[in-house]
Amino acid sequence: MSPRRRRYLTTPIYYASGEPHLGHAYTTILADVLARFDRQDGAEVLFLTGTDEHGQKIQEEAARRGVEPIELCDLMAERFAEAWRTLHISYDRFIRTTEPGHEAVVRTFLQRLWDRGQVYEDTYSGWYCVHEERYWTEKDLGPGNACPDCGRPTSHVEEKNYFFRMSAYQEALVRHIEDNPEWIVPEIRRNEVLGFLQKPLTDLSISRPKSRLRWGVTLPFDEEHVAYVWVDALINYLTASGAIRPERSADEQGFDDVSGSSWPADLHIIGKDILTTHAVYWPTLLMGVGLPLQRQILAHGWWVVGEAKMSKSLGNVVDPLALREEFGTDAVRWYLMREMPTGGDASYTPERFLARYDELANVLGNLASRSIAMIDKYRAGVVPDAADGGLDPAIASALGTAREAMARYRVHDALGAAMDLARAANGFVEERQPWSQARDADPEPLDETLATLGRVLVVLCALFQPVAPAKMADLAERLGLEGVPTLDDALSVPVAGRSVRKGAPLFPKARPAGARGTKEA
Ligand code: ME8
Repeated sequence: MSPRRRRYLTTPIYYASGEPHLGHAYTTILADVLARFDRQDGAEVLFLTGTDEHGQKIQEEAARRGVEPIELCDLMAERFAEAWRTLHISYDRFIRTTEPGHEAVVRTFLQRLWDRGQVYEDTYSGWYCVHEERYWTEKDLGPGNACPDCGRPTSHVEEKNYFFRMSAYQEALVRHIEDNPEWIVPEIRRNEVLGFLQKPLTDLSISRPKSRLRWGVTLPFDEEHVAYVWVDALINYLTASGAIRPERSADEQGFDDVSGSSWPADLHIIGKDILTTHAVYWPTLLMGVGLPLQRQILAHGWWVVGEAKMSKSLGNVVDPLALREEFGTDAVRWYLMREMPTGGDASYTPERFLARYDELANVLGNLASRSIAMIDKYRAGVVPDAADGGLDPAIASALGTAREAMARYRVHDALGAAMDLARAANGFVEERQPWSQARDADPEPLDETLATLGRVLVVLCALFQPVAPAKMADLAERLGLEGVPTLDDALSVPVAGRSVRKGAPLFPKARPAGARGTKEA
């Protein structure tokens, strides 16, 4: 047997300074859907997420709460892990940058940069935004020295820093992006990075003096400085891959040999707000130590409220867990994935949420209920053995479209194709009128209708599984399957002769606000 295809997927590691919100949930669910799709397609997946726990932002938030930074990080790491459990996130590894193993990898990485002559010392003079954890030059700033990204006031700093010779890699990076058109997707983000790289690249400050910031990884070559939080954070992707083993002696750190590890990552899934760090800082740092680059970056858009990016600190955040309590986890996942075209922006509105929920209830849920009810009523709950009644072309086309869309990370299109198939199957029911066929002397036409509905439900189960894993496991069980089939098996798994089971609606109809209780699965 040939070895299974391996896929290593990552989300950003989220700042442990605040609670998980809808934006974090979107990225993580997107990664989860891609991971589940890959697993269902036969791949062996390493899916990484975690928390970013060092830096000034965390130090200041801990001080504001009157706790130690590590206490805040422990609390928030648990909040994120809990949110991901309730949102059915199937991550394989949750990394925290305060893990000693990670800190050792950061030091090994920086020592390697130092040994290769990639780091020098200089005085930094400029403006810093703690919220974005990044430097700005004076000409970048808005009125009142505001951060151009988040609008908060920046502060002036002048201090000794260590710098990475990032500028030396500008040409190599541009060439890499030009030679690999799919390295950054979607294309609009690739063009954004190429545009950014038209200006001369500066060197990157990679340290902070402990006199200003204590909460970080101490540099291996200067005890009085800690690593810049972004450098520390980006290295998490390497730590989790197992490529760097700090316990090895300096001359055999295995930097050049990543075999046996999961490096390079196949896909970094991020929001467009952190494109420069992932598409410029990270690859040049990897070039600096002589490691292969990540294979691909997918930068998605923002959930916005009006014109503004939805974020905790702007006070306009929708709590995905609250929606979940009302509609169930899989409905939240479905809404977020179906509503936002991967790469573009989308705005959350309660009306759109309900419209998307109604699709689940009235199209997919209704198809499952009525099909199972008719098999129950007319054939004593056993799927008849009969030829296709005419849906085979629609099934093949939905599978093809979904596969192709997923290969291009167009999750919304893949799900749209799946929902269209459910809609076509409802149309098929209206057209065949099984309740009239039941009165025919010839059992064949009704057998055909019911067998076709059984087959289409199996395929829908496979197609919706990545986005609605709990509901599809439930549906598979009702269809008498041993589990949700893989995409390859969905067409061939025998359906005839299986005993189906009626149950409560998969997606209970949304009741008007005020009359809603808790429904969950
Ligand atoms: O940037 N819409 O962490 P962070 C969509 N620690 N996605 C959103 C969003 C929105 N309105 N708001 C946030 C950091 N996100 C660093 C990352 S990685 C080595 C270090 C998502 O907690 C999106 O994925 O600020 C964005 O990139 C990420 O949350 C930022 O999370």
